Amino acid sequence: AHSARRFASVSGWGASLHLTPEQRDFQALASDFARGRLEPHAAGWDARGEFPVAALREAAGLGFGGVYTPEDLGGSGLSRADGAVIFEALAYGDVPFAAYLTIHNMVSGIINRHGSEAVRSRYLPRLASMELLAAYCLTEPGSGSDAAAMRTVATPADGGWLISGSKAFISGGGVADVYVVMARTATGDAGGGGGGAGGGGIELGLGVPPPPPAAVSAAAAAGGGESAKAGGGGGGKGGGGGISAFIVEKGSPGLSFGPPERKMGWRMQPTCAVSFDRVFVPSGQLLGRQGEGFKIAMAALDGGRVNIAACSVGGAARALDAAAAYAGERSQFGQAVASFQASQFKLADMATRLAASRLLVASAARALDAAAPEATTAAAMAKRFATDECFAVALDAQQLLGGYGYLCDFPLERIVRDLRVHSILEGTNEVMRLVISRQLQRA
Ligand code: FAD
Ligand code: 2MC
Repeated sequence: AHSARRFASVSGWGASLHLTPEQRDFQALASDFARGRLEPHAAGWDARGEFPVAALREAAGLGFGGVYTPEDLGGSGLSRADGAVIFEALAYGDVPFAAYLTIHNMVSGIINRHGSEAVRSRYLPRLASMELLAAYCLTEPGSGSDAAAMRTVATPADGGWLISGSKAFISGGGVADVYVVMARTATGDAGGGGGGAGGGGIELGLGVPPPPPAAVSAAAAAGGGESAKAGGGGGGKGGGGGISAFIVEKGSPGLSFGPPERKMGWRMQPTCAVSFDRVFVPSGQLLGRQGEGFKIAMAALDGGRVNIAACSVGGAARALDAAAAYAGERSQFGQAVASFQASQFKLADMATRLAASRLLVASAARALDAAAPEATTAAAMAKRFATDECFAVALDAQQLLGGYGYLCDFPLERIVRDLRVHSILEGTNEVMRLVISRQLQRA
């Protein structure tokens, strides 16, 4: 019954992912939720700038809050290939809803892979249920594409670290409870710790962390004044080698948020600057080992990029279905718009671009699952191709609706606005080309 309903739309045609029966079940679950619970509200959430936390928790109740989190920690224990199917299906109902879920799951994935046992059991079950919401903090006002040039600094303090600096464009900022933050750390041995040092976390909502010792404040406030090795060979001033990843909890003294950014799309989720003024972080909140933060951040983005691409496929699938249905119903010059060969060819190209995008996303997801050597390149290719092509599909769909495509009563203008940013965030598509071409030069 599920597959009959799914293929009632044209957007599923043209390429088979050869899904397993279990994947078909997740797909149907996500698809039913998207059509029943997201699509009817997406326009309202967009118009009001409303972040629907209750609906996110409902999605978590279906297993979508902890897609990669092991089952014994409250998650679904699924693969990247499974995740891509789920996020595409959810994005069909609401692109930014699904996209926020991918970021939340990316953060859980980092904590699962790099947190100590204590940290994993403290956060992952509550992230899987979305009692806690997550944010990923890499970008800064002065460093976007050149992420390794970040200036936010974490300075050793008694029992932990003091973080100072500011992050920009943080999805979920201000609302999220758990922030994974990349910051520069001294390359010396002071204050190391490592993710294995359990305990010491700040209990969310249960009081404040211990005050930071004054002795380290001058160094922290100086910002960037550390001896990071110029690792990575990139254009960054400090390099990736001197960067570490931390969990920072909302409510930590010194943590503050800028006003919500006003945006072209993704309006249903908040985006804001996040500032750190000597924010104390206990040593157990370090993820992985000191100095591994840039690699942790990059590896997580490999998965994030595939998922953002999957969200583009879902949004474009919705746009194609809307355009195909409309062209069949709308009559001009005494015939259906769909009977003009120009429309038919446009729809044929849209369906082909969509199918190619879906296949590239699935292929990259499988490469990640297999930890294949080409996984980073495959993720960059999928992100570059699918986000650009699916945006083009959405624009073509809007065109097929004529003036109605421009009206807010129809979903096309919103889908166009929401998909536009996928070519910019999680690494611009120029950066994706940089990643791909570097691999070609190495090969
Ligand atoms: P810049 O890096 O300044 O780039 C400007 C232009 O130069 C771009 O066209 C770029 O492609 C091009 N360019 C730069 N370097 C090169 C090069 N070497 N070769 C060719 N062209 C180049 N970040 C987070 O950390 N967490 C988030 O949750 C998050 N959410 C976001 C949500 C939204 C809605 C938006 C808009 C952004 C978000 N970002 C987030 C930030 C996003 O990742 C960055 O905006 C993006 O990486 C680009 O950085 P930038 O804006 O500083 O652009
Ligand atoms: N996985 C694991 N390690 C990786 C990696 C990956 N995918 N990519 C790079 N590394 C390692 C790399 O091996 C190197 O290690 P070593 O020093 O041991 O050799 C180190 O990281 C530095 O790598 P590079 O030399 O490639 O670093 P460079 O400074 O040249 O930057 C670049 C690489 C441009 C690809 C990176 O800065 C980048 O991805 N920029 C875009 C930033 C971005 O995607 N931001 C998204 C923010 S999140 C967002 O937008 C959301 C909506 C959530």
